[in-house]
Amino acid sequence: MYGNAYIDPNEKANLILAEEDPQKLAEFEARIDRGEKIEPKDWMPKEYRKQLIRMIEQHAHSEIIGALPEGTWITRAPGFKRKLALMAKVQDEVGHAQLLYSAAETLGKSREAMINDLITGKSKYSNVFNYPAFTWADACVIAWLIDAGAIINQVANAKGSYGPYCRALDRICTEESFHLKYGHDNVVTLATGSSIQRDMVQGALIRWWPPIMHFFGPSDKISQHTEILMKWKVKMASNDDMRQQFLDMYVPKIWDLGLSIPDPLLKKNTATNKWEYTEPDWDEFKRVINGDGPCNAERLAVRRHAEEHGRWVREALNNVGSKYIVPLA
Ligand code: BYC
Repeated sequence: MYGNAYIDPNEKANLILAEEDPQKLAEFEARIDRGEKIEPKDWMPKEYRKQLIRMIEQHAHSEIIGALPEGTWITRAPGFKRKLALMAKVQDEVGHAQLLYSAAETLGKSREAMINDLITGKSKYSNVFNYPAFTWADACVIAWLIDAGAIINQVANAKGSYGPYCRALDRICTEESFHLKYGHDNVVTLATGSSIQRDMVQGALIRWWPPIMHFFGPSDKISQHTEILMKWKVKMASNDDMRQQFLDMYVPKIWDLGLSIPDPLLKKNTATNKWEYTEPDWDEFKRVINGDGPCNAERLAVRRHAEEHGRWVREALNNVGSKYIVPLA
């Protein structure tokens, strides 16, 4: 419809909006301004539907792919209780994906199509899960700080405008709060343990800091979707605001543990009440989210394997006449 030439996403959104019935659009936006929830059968602009599918689907993919780096530590977690807790956490993350795929399905995209877009590399998922968890400390830093970042994002967006997404986020946040405590407890154990344990957790923090700074999305100056998503209350805070909130809440906690953050410019400017930091490397971010991170190929290969090897289960469930179902006598 718009040819193949590059069009800025906001400009494209405006072109699509211009095709909408102006009265319906005004009523829709008035409902959002009044803080009402939009439900699946309600009228919504095509662009709202498209943006929600994109964001919820990416979020769902992030949960199942996110289970992989921590999942590799289940068999090696130190001690029975930590193994049990990690197993429960990984199961929770996969459960979050189920809730989110269901929320995205209410907008008309099938789960099969979403999974297909993931394994063919068409859909994105969170940058952070394309990095390896080399040591047990990496798994602990993920559970503490990535889950912390996720909670900041999700608590805000749970107050957003699309009913099914908000309800899924409410439930997810409850479980994530438990993950955060588990992660914090693990990091405290390492940071207050032997010098080898301290070095291990310090090393993990150095590795994970840049991906964590990227996690909240590109800076507001270059973010493509924030404007329209905030207007429609899908996103309740901008990427930079979420990053600031994370720094406010977690930098003091990290420093309290005697750990250092690998950014010489990181400090709170008392005049502006904002954190200053080295601008994250957005070229690296773009490479990683577009398929060229250290673990992208490995992560997608695992999902493809799961998809192929689980096909018979889905076929059996969808088809009672399947050769896999033995009829009851
Ligand atoms: N990673 O215009 P922007 C978890 C993309 S899982 C990858 O600012 P937007 C956990 C963005 O998609 C929780 N891509 O985008 C699980 C866009 O590309 P497209 C994960 C990113 O949507 C297991 C382009 O960059 N949380 O916690 O306004 C174990 C321009 O960006 C990222 C969610 O998914 C990224 N970090 O804002 C442990 C939350 N950031 O689509 C833990 C839901 C940006 O145009 N998502 N991009 O090709 C969101 O809240 C928003 O999508 C974002 C980005 C804030 C992430």
